[in-house]
Amino acid sequence: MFRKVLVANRGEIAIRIMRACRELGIRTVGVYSEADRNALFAKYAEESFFIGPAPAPQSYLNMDAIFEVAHAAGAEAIHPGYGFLAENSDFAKRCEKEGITFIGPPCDVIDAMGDKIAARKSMKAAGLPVVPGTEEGIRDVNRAISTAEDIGYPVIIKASAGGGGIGMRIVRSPDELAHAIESAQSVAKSTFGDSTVYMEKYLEEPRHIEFQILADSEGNAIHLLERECSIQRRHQKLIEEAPSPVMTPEMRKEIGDTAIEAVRSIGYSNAGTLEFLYSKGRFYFLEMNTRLQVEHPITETVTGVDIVKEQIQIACGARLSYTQEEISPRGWAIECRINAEDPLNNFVPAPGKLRRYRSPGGPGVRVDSGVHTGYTISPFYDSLISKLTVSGRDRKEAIARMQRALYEYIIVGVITNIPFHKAVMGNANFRKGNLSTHFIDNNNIIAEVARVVEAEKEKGATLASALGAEDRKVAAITAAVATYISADKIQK
Ligand code: MV4
Repeated sequence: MFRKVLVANRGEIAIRIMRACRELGIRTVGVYSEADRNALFAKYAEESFFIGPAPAPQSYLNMDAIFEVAHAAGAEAIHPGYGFLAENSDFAKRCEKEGITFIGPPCDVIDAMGDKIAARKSMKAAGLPVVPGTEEGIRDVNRAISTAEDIGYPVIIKASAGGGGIGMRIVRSPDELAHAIESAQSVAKSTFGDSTVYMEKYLEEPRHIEFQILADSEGNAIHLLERECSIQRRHQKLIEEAPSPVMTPEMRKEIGDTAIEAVRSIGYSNAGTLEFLYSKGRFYFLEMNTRLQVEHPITETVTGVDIVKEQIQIACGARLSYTQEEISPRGWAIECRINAEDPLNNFVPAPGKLRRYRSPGGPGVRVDSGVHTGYTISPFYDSLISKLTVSGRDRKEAIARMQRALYEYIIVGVITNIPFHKAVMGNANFRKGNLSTHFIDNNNIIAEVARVVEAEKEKGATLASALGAEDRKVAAITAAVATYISADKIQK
């Protein structure tokens, strides 16, 4: 096993990875930017090193600084977490060159899956269903018009080097096609440095369902069931659950077995996720993520597998420690991403200082967070405060538990999206499992958020005024879940 691992990330995910290292008896090396000098993750690591100014390009994306620390500290491996360098094949390549193990898939596979056209091709070849569309990049508009005619409108134009929704264009008639292609190409060029775009049939209001897979370097692969991540806003996931309410054991076996074959066929190793759209009873492969994902805790909760420990062991050359037969869903898990953002103002980030922070606990509650009372959420990074994961014996119990856990939260000082989560948990369609990627708009959730906020305003004011009092008193009014008090209303 590695003796020392460098974690090239920050916040809750840095802590999550260091926790796995600690359980495996591995020493941890943290790296932090100017904005994270006092952050919890930098203290959690046995050793931590400053790597540069707050803007990510000068710190968390600064490969020279990270490798300098890795060598100075004698780290044998680097875990990139998610975001930042996690899907950067140049970083994985450089790890190899510098004699440090990258805890992730081989760099050529990161490249292969980063090319969405190539990914579609290899997954289709392995037997996974893909959305009807072009097999190659679009070169000729007239040919594109005839392809669109064949597959039927609406179609969607996507960047091959993209993913995550950037530069996508939905096209509903032939006269819009040429302009959509040009515009998608131009965004693709400026964002990814590659203007290649492709076309797919556009599925209206699909569900987003993804399979977590694990593979070792001997070619063993398993899947850890699926997650449903349909509740998103502008491609930012807000609520995820596992399993999916629409999954059947038969469908899971069919897609899961094919997914395993597919990742074996591309020589994949480590953790990865196959994203699918689900529409009218059918699954369509969309893209593959070659990293540990934000929402991995729900999968850990329903399968009992510690995904990060598996990642580290696999990177060290070990075989998978589970067989597929050992994997089955144990009840239900739901994750709410608690963000410092204003759901009543277009979800704009609301960074600032946490005057009070108290997270929920009790049966079936897991909190992944890197914050504490007095911590300042920086405008330089994402606005995640905490990932709240709950489990229950079934979906109904998980929802009740989530409502109870959301009620226990005390966050004062920044606006949070907790009222949004409360609104969703109480929504009849959510409770029935009627989800889609258009869930928030289709269900008028924001109007319901406004009602939740209104109903809690008075309790919030009570809590704010109690801030001048003893902590004991604040704790006594746990019921006053003041999640919607802006910093300027706070005295202390
Ligand atoms: C689609 C689609 C409908 N049809 N592709 C958005 C992010 C990127 N990973 C792919 N995305 C979509 N691709 C076809 N052929 C709809 C979306 C989409 C979406 C997908 C998952 C979750 C939320 C979404 C929100 C809007 C659009």
